[in-house]
Amino acid sequence: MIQSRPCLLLAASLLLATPALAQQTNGVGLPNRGGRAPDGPVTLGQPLQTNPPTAPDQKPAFDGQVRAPAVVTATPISVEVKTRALDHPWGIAFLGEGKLLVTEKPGAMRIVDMASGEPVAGVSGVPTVVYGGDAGLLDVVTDPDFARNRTIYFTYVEPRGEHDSGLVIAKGRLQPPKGGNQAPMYRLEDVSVLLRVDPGLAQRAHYGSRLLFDREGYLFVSLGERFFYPTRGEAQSLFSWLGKVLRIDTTGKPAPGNPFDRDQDAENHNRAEIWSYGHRNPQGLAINPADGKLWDAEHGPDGGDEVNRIERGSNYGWPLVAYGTNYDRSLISDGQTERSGTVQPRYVWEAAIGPGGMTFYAGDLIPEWKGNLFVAAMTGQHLARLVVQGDKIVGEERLLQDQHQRIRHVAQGPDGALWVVTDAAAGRLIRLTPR
Ligand SMILES: [Ca+2]
Repeated sequence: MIQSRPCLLLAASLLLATPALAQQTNGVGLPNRGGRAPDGPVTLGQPLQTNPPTAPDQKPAFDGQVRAPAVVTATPISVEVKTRALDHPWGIAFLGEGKLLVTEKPGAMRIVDMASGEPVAGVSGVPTVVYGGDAGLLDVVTDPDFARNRTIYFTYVEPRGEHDSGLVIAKGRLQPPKGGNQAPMYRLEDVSVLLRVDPGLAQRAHYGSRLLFDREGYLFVSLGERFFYPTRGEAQSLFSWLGKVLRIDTTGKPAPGNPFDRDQDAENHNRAEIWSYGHRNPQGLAINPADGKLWDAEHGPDGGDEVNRIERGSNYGWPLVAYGTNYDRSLISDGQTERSGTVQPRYVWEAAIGPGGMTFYAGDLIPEWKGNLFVAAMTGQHLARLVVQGDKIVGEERLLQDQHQRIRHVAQGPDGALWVVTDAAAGRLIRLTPR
């Protein structure tokens, strides 16, 4: 169950009452502003984050942009670890008939039986990937018509020349095993590339790469800026893929209604696939079922992880404006956080949580969670529950802290439960239901 009862937290709050005891270090003498959040103390209505912001001179743009008051789930929750047999799982997709498809970052796809939690089959035909750093086999989603066309969309990092790598958005048909006595293998067939993200770069970082279908059957794809000072400014360029959210059709072409038309006469031309820009490393995408709006979660710089509401054609600021600092504590764009023409994040974590995947809860199993935004936290080793009111975050809770796992992704299953995967060599699949 979730350990959030006040009586359990009293002991923790006494332990942490002395500032010297509460101060953690990261082994190199710097205060540990990220890292795992302490389990307590939690005081209802008070912010969960109590340490100073990384950039103390920066101020939030509006009330509630940081440090939302703590909330606690009243429903007793059952936390069921279905398996610990997944190797750095990254993306999950529900296939129907009680099966779950999981991507493992080193380069494999696995089929998991949702009832038993057992990985029951492998998948042949998965392209070879570059693995290491942020690189690997990353996200996967099913086609809205998967039951009929068996099509999945996935992202992976491929080699580009001898030293470089780049992200690929691909699709293929996932065929069930043929009969026989051998270990069951699904087959990925007719694999084709929708889009190769240029340029290939040496550092294996910040690919973004979350996939999400919108309500019209077009695919949002989040792309990072590759964590390279000379290229990170390309997040601001409409001629570049880096630091963007794309919206494409299922063949990789720009979706109709995108904001930036291609100017065929220009020597360079806008990338008409772009939906929004100025992103750093967005790895979470979700649509709010209440109003159909797209949201993202992105890895900001040190002390500047963000949740944004994504509007068509808007600029989310990176690297012209940012909360937090570079990892060496130097300022980004003189520490500026506001600039006309850029959109403010709806929420900022002033201590890194390292956001992965996210989802709005729209199930009936846990009514008090309806409409809440759940964000996987890797550095923070918890599942963040955010209470959303319109475009504001008005409450925050940390779940699954007692798992001591980097939470990679969270999705709502067809059973109305939340399903979570953790980033580890013995990666877990966890199901959250009412007890
Ligand atoms: Ca931003």
